[in-house]
Amino acid sequence: MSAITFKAVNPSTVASQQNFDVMEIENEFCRAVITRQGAQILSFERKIKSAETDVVDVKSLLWCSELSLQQFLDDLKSDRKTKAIRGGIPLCFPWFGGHLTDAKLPSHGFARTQLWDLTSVDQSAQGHQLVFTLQNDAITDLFWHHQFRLTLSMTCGEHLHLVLGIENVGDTDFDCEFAWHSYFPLNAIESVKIDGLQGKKFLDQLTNETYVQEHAQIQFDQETDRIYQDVAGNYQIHDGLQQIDIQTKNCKSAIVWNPWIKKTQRLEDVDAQAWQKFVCLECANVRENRLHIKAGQSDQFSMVIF
Ligand code: TA6
Repeated sequence: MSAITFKAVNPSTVASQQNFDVMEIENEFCRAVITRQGAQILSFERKIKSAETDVVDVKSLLWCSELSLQQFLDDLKSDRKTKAIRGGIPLCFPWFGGHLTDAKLPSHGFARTQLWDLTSVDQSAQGHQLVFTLQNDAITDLFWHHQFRLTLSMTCGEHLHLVLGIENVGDTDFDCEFAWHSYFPLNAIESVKIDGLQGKKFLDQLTNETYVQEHAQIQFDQETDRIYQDVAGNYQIHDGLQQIDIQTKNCKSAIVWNPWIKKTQRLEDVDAQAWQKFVCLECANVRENRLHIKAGQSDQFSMVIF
């Protein structure tokens, strides 16, 4: 079974490779759902064939708020301005978090709420390969006065493999940040352990204090919001019998976030129990690891999830 379906939510819009709201992918390895807004993969389910039988198990590697997705679809249907979707892998660019000097600018930048172009769709023995691009335009210029081109290559196969290219196509250097703000599903938050950050310095965004990660594993018993710097870039999320592996290249920061109970109640686009269902482990280059890209130059980053 191998298929790509392009869907337009608003009946007056024609669904095609150039003009879609949501695309669904299925092949022998996986099922995925991606929105054109933000070139955001919302769900990725690996198909795991058992050796003995031809029974196929499914391992979901991403979490998405159903409430947030429904709000997005309702806004599209009603031609209302859509918001960022809380789930899957939103891309924060060209800054992470609140803008440093102008609070009116969108949190986490604009890349996750802009419409990207799907410039190529290929299929190989490894699954489907998609390439999305986002180029500066009059809208992005309202937020950030630099000329850039983002290229996001996505391979949906046995693994989910993302490669981000950030090009400075202007004639002046720029600084920027980016983060793959990934939401990972959990069975039980109390049993979750994250490997890969031991000994790394982190800023606790809740206290604005800096610490060093002493324990080999991060566990959760309260709201957690940490920006780790100068990281090695490979992580495991252990959740009971389930494990999700994340391997990156050239991502020198990592953000770990779970809103816990009270912050979840302040979020409008999730249900009250969402804090038990996801953890964010965000591979990034932010703050001290922000990027400086010279005019005419580019940089590339990759992340594999399996
Ligand atoms: O991922 C860390 C963080 O900066 C948290 O502080 C929290 O605000 C989260 O991002 C969600 O941001 P969003 O704008 O998607 O609600």
